[in-house]
Amino acid sequence: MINWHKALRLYFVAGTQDIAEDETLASVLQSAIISGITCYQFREKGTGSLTAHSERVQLAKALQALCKSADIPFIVNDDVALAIEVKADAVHVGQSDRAIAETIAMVKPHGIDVGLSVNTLEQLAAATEVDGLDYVGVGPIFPTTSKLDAEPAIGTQGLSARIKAYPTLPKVAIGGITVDNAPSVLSTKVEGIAVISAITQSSDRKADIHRLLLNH
Ligand code: TZP
Ligand code: MG
Repeated sequence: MINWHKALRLYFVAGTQDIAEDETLASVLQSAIISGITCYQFREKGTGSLTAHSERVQLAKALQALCKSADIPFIVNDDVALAIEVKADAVHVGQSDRAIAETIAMVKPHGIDVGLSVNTLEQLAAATEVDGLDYVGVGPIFPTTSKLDAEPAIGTQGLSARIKAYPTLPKVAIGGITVDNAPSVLSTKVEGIAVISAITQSSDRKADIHRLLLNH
């Protein structure tokens, strides 16, 4: 059983497409793990991502092994078949994917947890009614350049309103979170923050991850 309240503290999201040419996803993940991330989501999506299933499986297994050694959850974005094939700790899906109850029914027999992205209060209200959902990703909090089809930013006030209205499900805030604005996000008492570029594009990954871990 994963303690999501703990695991969501600093949630790193990345795929091949997010990594600069002089680095690899595995080396970036390894350095992020050493510096203290508390879970990792394999999000292979968009321009520059791997398309061949066999390559995705091979990379997923290598990244999963890094997470296992550090005892942090390995989460697969969207690809339920891949999550089942490698027996990921969790699968994370969005609103536009198949019905959330169907995803849960597919993966729970394999012992895989489920996270769901929400943007609006209505989506969060619906998520709280779903049996077997383990956590929600709430955002984008700020504008992001890492997701082309991102929903409108809700701001820290929008995040606070959602936490107040629906306090029970563990929540991780995502979208445009940086070392500088992370304290304002964490002041809402959200369980944690999820980032892509704050880690992948950092020029001092260890220092920045340590800063992102403050204020909890
Ligand atoms: N979902 C909502 S915003 C986002 C995702 C995957 C991208 C977050 O990336 P960044 O670089 O931390 O803004
Ligand atoms: Mg999706």
